[in-house]
Amino acid sequence: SLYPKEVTLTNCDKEPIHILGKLQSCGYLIAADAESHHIKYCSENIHELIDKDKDVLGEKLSIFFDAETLEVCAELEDEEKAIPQKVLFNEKHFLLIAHKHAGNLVLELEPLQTEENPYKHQIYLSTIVSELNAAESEQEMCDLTASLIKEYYDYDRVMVYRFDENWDGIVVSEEKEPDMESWLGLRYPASDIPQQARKLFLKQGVRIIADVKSKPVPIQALSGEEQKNPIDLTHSEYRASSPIHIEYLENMGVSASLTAAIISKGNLWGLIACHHNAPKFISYYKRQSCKYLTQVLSSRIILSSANKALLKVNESAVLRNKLLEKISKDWDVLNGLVHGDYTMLQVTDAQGGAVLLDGQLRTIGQTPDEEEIKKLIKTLSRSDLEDNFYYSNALGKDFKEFEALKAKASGVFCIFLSSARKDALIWFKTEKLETVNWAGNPEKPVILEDDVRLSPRKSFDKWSVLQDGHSEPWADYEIAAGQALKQDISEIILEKYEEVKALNR
Ligand code: BLA
Repeated sequence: SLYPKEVTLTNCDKEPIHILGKLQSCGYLIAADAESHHIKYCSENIHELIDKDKDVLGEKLSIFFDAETLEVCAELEDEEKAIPQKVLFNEKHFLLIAHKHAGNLVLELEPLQTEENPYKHQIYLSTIVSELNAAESEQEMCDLTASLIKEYYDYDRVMVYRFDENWDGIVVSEEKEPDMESWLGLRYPASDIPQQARKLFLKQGVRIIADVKSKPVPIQALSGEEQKNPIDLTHSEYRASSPIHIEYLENMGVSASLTAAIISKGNLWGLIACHHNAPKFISYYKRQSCKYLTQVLSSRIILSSANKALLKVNESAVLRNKLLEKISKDWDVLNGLVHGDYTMLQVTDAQGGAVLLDGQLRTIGQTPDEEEIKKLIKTLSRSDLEDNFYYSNALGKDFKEFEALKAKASGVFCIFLSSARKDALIWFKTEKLETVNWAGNPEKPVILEDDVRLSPRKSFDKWSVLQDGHSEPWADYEIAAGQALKQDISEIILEKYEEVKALNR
């Protein structure tokens, strides 16, 4: 068995899903040495395309393909895919999708059903690009994408699924058949898509499971050598899924799926997840269109969040400059930060702020009381911090002793003015109680069957948890604004110190 006896969630991470040696039955695979063209692996169903009595393993690729067809694959780089070609077996048309990986030429085939008109895809794609460009907010873009995909691909349920910082995910947009229950807003634990699956996904971009119930086809290997080194299916179009994921889909009542990666700055931002209640095959060209569409969505999302952040950065910089102008005029850093028209509160989106200078504390807005703030700053000053600052939107999770402050200080962002860690600026965010609707109990994402076999949970019924002790998160621009303010304040203090020194001379 692939799984160690003791079941922990980390076992899920260990399943080597790229070398499980099975193919979905909708496709065919032949892999040969890239130089010699001797066939080293083939999917068992390859005999549907060639005379049953004919040997395949150990033979040359020329038993399947003419020289012209193979010519296209000659110049491929490692991990590169060739432009697909139409090929004929037994008077049936197939699409050949070839790629090179680790010294192997991997040739995959899918049946070409009806003659597809490529212009249809082009028109579809250009419509999509212009519609997506017109969408203004991220939510609008995601909703539009879900509805365009639903319309064009006709899955029963289409979701845009977004990861959070812990790799849990939430359904942010959904289009579905009217008789299905809605999953919009439901949250799924990170372990539903373990890290090796996410990593593979980044490389593949788009993937279908054409029929959850169909038996995967084993891939035969030439000899012991190949059996010991199963073929790497990282870039395969029809790699069979991990049995755990298949069971997961069965438990959800799903018969076929399409998944596409939404990638932002090289990371998985989220997925487009499509489900169907019956088997469903999507052709290579349509899969590519979906990949392209998802790339357009990805770049629109990146642009929109960059613009939003830039706006906030500028806004905060303007307010910070007014505050500094005032402080340098009055020479009073301590009171200047918390009194008057411009205060440290405007630099971030916090509800409370405090400054500790030479042992003196001043506060503004909603904060814990002074003794508690001093105790908190002292504790933070003794903690292992990188770059002399700390932030969290769940203080009580990091420091149990401050859990009681959660009403006013679930969120804390503290910056020390120097590495001596005596003087500090600190901002507070109030608690934001939130009902989190999980799809099934997230504490029990797996069950152990027959004492050895790991199984995904059976129930995806809504499991509501009231989440306390959390504030709104700290955005990058807030952290940057806090750091910039600290820098400015330190300079003013130094200037003031020099001035006083000069006067006393
Ligand atoms: C894979 N799990 C996945 C994938 C998705 C999800 C989208 C990728 C599917 C693909 O490659 O086609 C999860 N699907 C979801 C979620 C929704 C959805 C959250 O539609 C929400 C609507 N799964 C478990 C547990 C384990 C696990 C407990 O629930 C581990 C013990 C494993 N999931 C698992 C594995 C894969 C996976 C191993 C990779 C499957 C593969 O590509 O072979």
